[in-house]
Amino acid sequence: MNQKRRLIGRRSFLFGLGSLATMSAVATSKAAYQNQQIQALDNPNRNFIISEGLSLKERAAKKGIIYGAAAHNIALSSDASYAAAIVQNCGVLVPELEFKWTAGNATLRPSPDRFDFSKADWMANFAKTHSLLLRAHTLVWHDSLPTWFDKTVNSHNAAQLLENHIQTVVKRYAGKIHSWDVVNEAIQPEDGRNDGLRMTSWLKVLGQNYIDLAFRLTAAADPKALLVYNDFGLDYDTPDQEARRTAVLKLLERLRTKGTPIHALGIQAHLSPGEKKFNPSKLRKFLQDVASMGLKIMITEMDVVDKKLPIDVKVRDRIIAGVYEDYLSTVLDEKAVIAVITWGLSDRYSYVNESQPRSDRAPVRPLPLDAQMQHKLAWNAIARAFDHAPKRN
Ligand code: 9MR
Repeated sequence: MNQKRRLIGRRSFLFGLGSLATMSAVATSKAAYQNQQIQALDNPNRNFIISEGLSLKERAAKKGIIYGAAAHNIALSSDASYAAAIVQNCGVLVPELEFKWTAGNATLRPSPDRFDFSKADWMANFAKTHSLLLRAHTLVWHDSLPTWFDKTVNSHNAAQLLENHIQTVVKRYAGKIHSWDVVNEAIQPEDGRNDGLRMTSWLKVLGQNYIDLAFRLTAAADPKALLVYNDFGLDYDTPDQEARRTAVLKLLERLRTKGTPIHALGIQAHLSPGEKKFNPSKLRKFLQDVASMGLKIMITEMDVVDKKLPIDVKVRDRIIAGVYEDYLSTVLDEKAVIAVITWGLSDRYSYVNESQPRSDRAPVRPLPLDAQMQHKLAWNAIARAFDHAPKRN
């Protein structure tokens, strides 16, 4: 190696070390920021006292709000204590798997020309038996599609397939469904399109009008149900979530202008304290913008992902409860918000266990009841938010 090469080699080695140092400094400052955020979230003196007696659905109902949870047939059919807790607390039930094209043990669409309603029917019967409203999730989503979907669907047959799916599923349950999540998670600004739409299989074969088409078909098949567009990542004060809020507002405006029969926005609200900044006034402004289009709002999949929180259960539960109360008291102040649904009811059954586990492997605690079906502080926090919410007219 000549002198010059050796110098270049040394320089890039030093440069490499420099950028490693920068990367680790960024990581350290991010971790320090997150720790600060978490400490700021924990207030040992905060109390979550509630009046005794009423269930969550009763407290919500007193204010004209619906409370409920997502659950699946596997847990409801095998776990009597869980089924009892759902019935006791919930006014609405959201099948977590059974109305998707395929998810878990439920495959509504085994092939392009077949439907298997056994699991969806089971959930509908459970809701009917226990006088729960039923919310169907979801008709059009890029996820949970059967493997035959991409192999079979093309721009020539897609509209027919969508029409057949919606007519068959929606007509079967028409009149029994409180609200349909007609389209789920269609926004993804990172995909780089001007309209902010996610590059999904549906978009590729049908173009951007697939959303309008899905709503029109659903309205024709179940004219009385509430039709919802549902999405995530709308809660925090970060540039990417700001971009998502902007894209959702634009989508809703486009649909309203076209006369699409859409009635509500579903905000999933999978919250993640310690990672992102919560700014109540920004969220309120977004809700006002949605409400001013004449749309209702539902909080559809709320939970608090605890993977960044301390392992100590007392501290963790206190932070989680604070996150629930802060978020819900902010959103329930907006009277267009008509429902709050948690994505599960008990920590015994939460998708967070599989999808967002803690690095220390401690059991996660994202929901209002613990794994033994006992109330946690989060339950009280939700109860308090309903107790303090303004009454809907
Ligand atoms: O909780 C659901 C999990 O059991 C399913 O395997 C998964 C795929 O169908 O969907 C989960 O629910 C998602 C919901 O349908 C849409 N928003 C995000 C939810 C959590 O991933």
